[in-house]
Amino acid sequence: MENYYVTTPIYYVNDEPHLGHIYTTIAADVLARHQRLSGKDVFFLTGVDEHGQKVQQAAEGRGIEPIELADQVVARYQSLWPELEISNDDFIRTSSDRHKAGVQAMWRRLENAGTIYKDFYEDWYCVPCETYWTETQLKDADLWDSKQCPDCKRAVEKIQEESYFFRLSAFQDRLIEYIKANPDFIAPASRRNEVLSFIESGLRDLSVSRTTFSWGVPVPGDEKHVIYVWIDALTNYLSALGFPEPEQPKYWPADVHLIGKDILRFHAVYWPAMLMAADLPLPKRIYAHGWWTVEGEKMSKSKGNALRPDKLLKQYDADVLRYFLLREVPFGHDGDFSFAALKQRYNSELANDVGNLLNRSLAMLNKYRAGVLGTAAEENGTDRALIADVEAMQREVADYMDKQAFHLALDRINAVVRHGNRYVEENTPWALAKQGEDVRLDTVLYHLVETLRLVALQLLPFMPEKMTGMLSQILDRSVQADDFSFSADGGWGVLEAGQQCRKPEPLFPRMD
Ligand code: ME8
Repeated sequence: MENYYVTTPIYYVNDEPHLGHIYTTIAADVLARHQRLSGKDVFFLTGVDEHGQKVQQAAEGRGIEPIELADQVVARYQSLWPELEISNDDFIRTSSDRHKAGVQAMWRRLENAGTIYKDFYEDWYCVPCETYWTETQLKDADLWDSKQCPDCKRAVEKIQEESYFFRLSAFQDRLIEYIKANPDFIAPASRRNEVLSFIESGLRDLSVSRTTFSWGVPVPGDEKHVIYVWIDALTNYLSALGFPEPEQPKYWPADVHLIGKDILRFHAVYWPAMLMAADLPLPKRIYAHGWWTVEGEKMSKSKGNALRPDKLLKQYDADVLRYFLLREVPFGHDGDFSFAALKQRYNSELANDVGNLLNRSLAMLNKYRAGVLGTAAEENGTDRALIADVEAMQREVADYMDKQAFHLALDRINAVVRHGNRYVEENTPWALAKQGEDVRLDTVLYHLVETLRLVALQLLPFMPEKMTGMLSQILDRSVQADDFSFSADGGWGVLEAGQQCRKPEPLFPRMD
């Protein structure tokens, strides 16, 4: 069985989960579910990033220990993920022993490869981004006078301390070569170019330890140093698999690291360089998606406009949120979350298109045939066109999912749904019933229900609960997502004559 390993960033525990966090995790979940349906042995990892100065400061601000803050936020994530139907196979905490062992093993490998040396660091640091900046970088970004972080524009602080360094500069040429030779490694293409020009502008060695605070993983053999939180955090992708035992764990290299564009440099420059130094294979792909604003504004703690999933879930089904987030904005682009847009998409695509096709098809089958499917005995051109469209959709969706093009996958599935609704108009089953054209009526109803079943199968990764509901109505039994696979259930004609289908129960009632 082929392996498939997908990851999300591990989220900092200084803040509660918000829209951005659920976005990446939902996207990863949809990939994981799709690949499980494709018959792959999937490992889907998410977790939390507990260490670093930012978390230590947040804990101090609340008058508690960092681990207490981490425990509180972890509890939030762990109750949230099932509510959003996130099917992660593991949840990594960076405060766990298994992770710390992985980080220290990574450190030793970097050291043994001669890529770590001790020196003195005297420059700037952005705590919210956990990022180092040189004076030149601040000057180049025109932020020297105000001493602001070029990324987040918050105040940077001066650091003067003994530090270990990682010879990042030594990997400049290899990284460029690798990225050029592997066009799918960093996606989308605009991000790949961004990374290339960043590397081409020159890499400096990276400070990788701190001595002025203690919340982190100690440097092996020099415990007054704490390992830089990004070296610590990036290693989660291996430590969760058991690294360093075995050194090349099952599932490694990852098929895709899903991240937001804010943390591209860490994943597409530092992480590959670390892996090269440690002589480990690189992940196959890094996909950096875009940024959500809310009703046109940047989410921020100070504005208090961060969208909190627990509030959203009081208003909307998890499936509706999952669908909207992946359908509304092309993955990789920035987008805006608005309640008006959500309602609009829901009513037009889910209530009017999918919901309507399901309701009318099962209603007619129940009205004319007591819910029992007949045989498709008399096929004409409209039937063959529908089948061809369904089969093309299955192939195209698989391709889109391999490229993380969720919006295109959903668009393609929706095209089949619209085709199904057109097919009803073309074939007017009510007229066939009236005229007693039984053979043709059975054929038309069969094509409708079989189309719905195959549409539900493709939508299952996006809306597990709604789609198991839809499949239960079609198959007249209660089903679960993992009852299905594309190989066993994906063929046209798997539904058999004589299949009893339920009366329709509205899945997507209109939103007012
Ligand atoms: O960066 N729009 O953690 P973090 C879209 N611990 N996605 C968003 C978003 C928004 N407005 N805001 C956040 C960290 N995200 C590190 C990661 S990985 C080894 C360590 C999502 O809690 C997006 O996935 O700040 C982004 O990359 C991530 O949250 C940052 O989460």
